[in-house]
Amino acid sequence: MLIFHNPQHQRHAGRQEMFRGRLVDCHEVPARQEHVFEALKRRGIGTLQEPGAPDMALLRRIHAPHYLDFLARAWDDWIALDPANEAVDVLPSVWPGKGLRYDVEPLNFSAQVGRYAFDAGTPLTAGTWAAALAGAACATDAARAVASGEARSAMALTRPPGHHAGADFYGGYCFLNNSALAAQALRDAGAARVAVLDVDYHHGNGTQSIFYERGDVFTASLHGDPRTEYPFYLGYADELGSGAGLGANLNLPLPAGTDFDTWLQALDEAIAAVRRHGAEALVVALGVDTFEGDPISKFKLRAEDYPRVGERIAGLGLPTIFVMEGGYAVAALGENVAGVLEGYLAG
Ligand code: OKP
Ligand code: ZN
Repeated sequence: MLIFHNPQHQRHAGRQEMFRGRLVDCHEVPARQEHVFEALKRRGIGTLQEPGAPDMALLRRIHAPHYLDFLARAWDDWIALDPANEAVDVLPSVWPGKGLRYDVEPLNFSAQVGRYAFDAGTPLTAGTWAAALAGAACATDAARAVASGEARSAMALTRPPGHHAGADFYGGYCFLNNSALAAQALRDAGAARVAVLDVDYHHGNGTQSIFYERGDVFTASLHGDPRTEYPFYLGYADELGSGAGLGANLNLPLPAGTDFDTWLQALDEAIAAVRRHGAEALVVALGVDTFEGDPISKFKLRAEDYPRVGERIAGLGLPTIFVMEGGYAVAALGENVAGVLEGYLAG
C-alpha cells in the first residue's frame, strides 16, 4: 500500500472554533496526522511518500473556479482588512440565510465568507489553502497510483479532512473534498463506475452533494443520525440521488450510542450496495471518529474493531483508496487507523 502523506498539513492549524456561543480550542489539530504517521511507520504499514503538484484541472472538475479563487485569496484579503487580523483566524458571522439573496456577489469580505462557509466551526488560516491543496494532491496521487496498477491500494494521509466540502462551500473542518477528487481521478483514469464509502461518524454531505445527480459515482455513508448529529441538515435515509443519480446515494443514519455489532450490519449493507452498483474501484472516506473515546462523537467502536472494518472492506476485492477524514481522540488515532489498514491488508 502506498501512503501519500501531506507534507504541508501543519500550515493549517486553526486556533478556535465556535461552539455554543463560545470560541473553544479546535479539535482538528496537526497532531492528528502526526500520530497516524508515526503509527504507520512504527508498524511498517505501507510505503510512505510525498505527493507531487496538485492538478488544478482536476480540482476545477469537482470545485467551482470562483470558490477555488476565493480560498486562494481569502487570507490576503483578511489581512488587507487589518494587519492585526494576523492574530485571528477567519470565521463567518453572517450568512445569506432565510429570505436573503444568495445570488449576489458581495464586495464585503465578511459577506463573501458567509456565502462559502456553512458553519462557524471551521477556521480558515494563513496556511489553509497550501495545506488543503497538498492534501488534494495526496488524494489525486493515491487514486492515480492505484488506477495505473502501480499499487492495489493506497492511502491519502492528510488533514484538513474533506467530506463536508462541496463544489462551492466549506465547513465541518473541510475545504477541498479529497475523497471526491480521488473518485473523479479514478473515473478519469478509466473506471466506468466508482464508489465512495464514507465510514466517518458524520454524514459526508459534501461528497453526497457533489455526486447527487451522477450515476457513475455511487455514494454511501453510515453516520450519526442527523436529527441529533452534525451536519444536521443532510444525511437522511430518504436522500436517494436525483436524475441520473437516482438510486446512487445511500444514507444509513444510526442513533447515538450505536455499538460495533449494529454498526457492522450497516457497513455490510453499504458494502452490498457498492457491489450491486458495479463499482470497479472504491474510495473509503476513512474517519475513525466512530471510536468510543472520540470527544465529539457518540458511537462505541473499540480499537479491536477496526481491523474487522478493514477486513470487510477488503472483501469487496476492489482497488481501494483510503482517504483520511475525521477522528479526534488524537492519541488513539494512530492505532485505530493502523488497525483498519492492517485488517484490510490481511483480508
Ligand atoms: C468533521 B469530520 C463539536 C462541533 C462539531 C463539526 C464537526 C465536524 C466533523 N463541538 N463541529 O466529519 O470528522
Ligand atoms: Zn467526522
